[in-house]
Amino acid sequence: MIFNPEYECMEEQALKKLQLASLKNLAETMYCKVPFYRKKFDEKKIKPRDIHCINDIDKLPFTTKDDLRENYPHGLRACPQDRIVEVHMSTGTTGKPVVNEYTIKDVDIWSESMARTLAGAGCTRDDIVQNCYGYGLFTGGLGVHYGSTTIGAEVLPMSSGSTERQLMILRDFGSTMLTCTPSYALYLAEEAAEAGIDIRALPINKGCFGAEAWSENMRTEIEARYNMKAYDIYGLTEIIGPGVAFECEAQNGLHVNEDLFYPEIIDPATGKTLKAGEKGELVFTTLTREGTPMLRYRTRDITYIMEEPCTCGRTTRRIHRLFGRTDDMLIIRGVNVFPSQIEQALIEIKGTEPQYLIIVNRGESHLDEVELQVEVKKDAFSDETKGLESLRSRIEQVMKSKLQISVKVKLVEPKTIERSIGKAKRVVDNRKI
Ligand code: DLL
Repeated sequence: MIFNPEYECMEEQALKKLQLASLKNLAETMYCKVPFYRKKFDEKKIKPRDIHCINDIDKLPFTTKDDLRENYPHGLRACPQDRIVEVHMSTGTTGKPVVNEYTIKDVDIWSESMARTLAGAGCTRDDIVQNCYGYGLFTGGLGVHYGSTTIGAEVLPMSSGSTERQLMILRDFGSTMLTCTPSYALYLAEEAAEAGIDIRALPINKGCFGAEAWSENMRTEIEARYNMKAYDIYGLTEIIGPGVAFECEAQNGLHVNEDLFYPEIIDPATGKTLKAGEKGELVFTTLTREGTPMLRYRTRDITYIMEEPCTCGRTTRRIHRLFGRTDDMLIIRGVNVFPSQIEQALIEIKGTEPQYLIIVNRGESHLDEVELQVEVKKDAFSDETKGLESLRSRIEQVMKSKLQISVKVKLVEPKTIERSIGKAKRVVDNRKI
């Protein structure tokens, strides 16, 4: 279902006109109200009045995560404090948190973009949405919550964790839609099997999964285990939370809510804007935000803009499923590898579970060494050692041929790799570089 055809199916020229008007307005506000941006504009010797067409956006300065951290907590706020009604933060692994402050209008924008997102996966007011994204400073819980209530669906605000209770509710309330990280969806399915619950027979028939990189094969796995459709949703705290881009029934790329969030792809090394189809770093401008609007925010996420029109009727541009982040890309002996590529290759190998951990060490010879821990299916582990040995060497061969790197595979028993209720941790990098 298309939630808001007026904006989602807009004719290209009309959309560009709207984006330009919003961008001019945004640049003006930032220049006048946020000293940090005024300084950046002045350094580039550019004024808001120099924007004449939407492509002029590439004259404007970027914003980086470091800029956000240096302006912690309120330095990038573009309106008086009494207009702020909600705050979210993401902590990441290092440094100060990244803060996003919302006015009432910002919460409305978020509700609208999340309603479009959930509707893209087929959510209607008849649905019962079991929302297992964390509620709190993390944006997943409240984002899905606002989208569900905007549609008029019934939302179960479960938050993350308490897997036993999640399963009880899934069964007793007949939830029809599941929202959580893809890794948690898999874990929930595993626990259901363990508890003897046949989730394939339950009413659950679709889910929106995101907040971490996942592969096409992981989708197939989740869809099979639940007998449901699994959709990819993308977003980040700095821009609004989830609701920035989402998959429709075509499951072929994520539609960007372009009237609200303007996408660009740049070369991460030079900052130069790339064309549709060229892979690079995703950059977003929040065209209509008020609390903490962002100008050309460098997400560090890697993807490309897809050119072909979508079969669903939406005209908004799509981004390809995310490949990973510039900062989680591993460089192994000079070869670039994303954890999601390892996942994609692994799931195709029979006898393994889609649970893995990549451990990178710098060996005595100063060369990078990768150990890939892979969980083996229950029945495979009770097999003879010969079978296990051949599985191990098959995985090593597949990695070598698909990724051009040598990995040492260690097969581990089912359920030994730590499960996560939120974003999964797939890499331990012990190299001190
Ligand atoms: O993860 C917002 C969100 C919540 C998205 C629920 C989807 C669902 P952050 O915690 O700020 O916000 O993390 C944002 O997570 O820059 C990506 O690197 C990654 N990410 C988010 N969605 C996807 C996805 C939320 N569908 C960071 N595929 C982003 C791959 C994703 N990576």
